Amino acid sequence: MSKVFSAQPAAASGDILHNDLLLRVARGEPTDRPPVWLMRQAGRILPQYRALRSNFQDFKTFVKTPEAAAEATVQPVDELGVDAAIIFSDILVVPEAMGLNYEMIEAKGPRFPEVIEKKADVDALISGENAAERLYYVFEALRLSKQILAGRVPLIGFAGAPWTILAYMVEGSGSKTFSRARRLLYAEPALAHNLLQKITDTTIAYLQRQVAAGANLLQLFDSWAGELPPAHYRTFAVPYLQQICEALPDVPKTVFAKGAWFALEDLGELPCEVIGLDWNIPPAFARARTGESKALQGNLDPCTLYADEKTIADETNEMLRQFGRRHIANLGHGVYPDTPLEGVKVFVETVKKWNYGKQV
Ligand code: 1CP
Repeated sequence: MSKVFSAQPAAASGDILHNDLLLRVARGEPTDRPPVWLMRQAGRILPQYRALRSNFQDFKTFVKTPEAAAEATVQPVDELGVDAAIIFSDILVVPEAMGLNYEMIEAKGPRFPEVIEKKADVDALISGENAAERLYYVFEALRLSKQILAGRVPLIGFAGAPWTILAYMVEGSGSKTFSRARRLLYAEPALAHNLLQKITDTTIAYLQRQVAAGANLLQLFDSWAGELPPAHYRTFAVPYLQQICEALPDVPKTVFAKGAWFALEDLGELPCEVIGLDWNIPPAFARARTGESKALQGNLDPCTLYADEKTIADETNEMLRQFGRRHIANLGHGVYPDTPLEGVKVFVETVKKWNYGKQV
């Protein structure tokens, strides 16, 4: 009997995977080459994605249609031959489930008509299981993606890290300075902690359900980590990342804190298996600060993929050489939507040709 289609949680069922390179590196097991995938691989770089997207008026309806979300999840595996799929969704479904509605404005990004300003706003939020169960469409998309993948590669689940989600809930959108969100930490630290705890409780319940629906590895995106001073990152971000990692012992976890080169020692002590790196961080700098026990993920500059084929291959090989073993090849941030598909393919193929036995 096939275990791939089991309704049991992936970790409990044994989950037969034909390509488990990603999980092996996360667990610290030896491999011949690093696994490769790209942040934001399910998106506009793929013609198939653009065709699928054109069936929907808006992004949110797309995300809330599990059949379409599952198709978008699997497209990069078919087209690019990457070693992992990441569930097609967005980090902003969490604030929405907590009661803060958002709009996704075409070519601009998210906007929250109402934002968090005062205690009553935080008190009114839904949190924990009650919020997580409203994300049933993500769990359904995960289950469908697992069926379509049929064990070809692992499926990555994800959520925004609490500080980054707070930043959107307080700012109402992306921001140049994040001064409203940062102001809250100085002016009303107790309120900020209260909000961060509610986001954390929701994120834990949400990620536990993602694992039950089949996610093999979880990634936390702390996209605005680099906006905080080091002391604030230690007070307002790390303890919540710690809670989330502790609550999910059964699957490997990746923490990607963009811009947080200053927090690498703290991140290295989290009970997670993988640390994601942006392209500003030299591999040796990260390794020296996170210790030997973590896998490192990243960190090619996404703009490299606009270069000619030889340059892309050379830069990719140089990155692989610098990281050595215990590395998951990726970009230092999400792939930009106008990146030429050929450039993406050269990157993936270059990693797949690597062989530690020959090169090192
Ligand atoms: O109209 C469209 O097609 C919308 C474009 C789009 C897409 C395809 C957005 C808007 N989000 C997504 C999907 C998405 N978002 C994924 C899919 C899975 C994959 O990686 O292939 C993931 C993992 C995310 C995560 C996400 N959303 C992050 C964290 C990663 C990062 O980029 O730092 C963040 C910050 C968001 C918010 C968001 N969603 C969309 C945009 C344009 C933004 C950023 C806005 C801003 O700069 O503030």
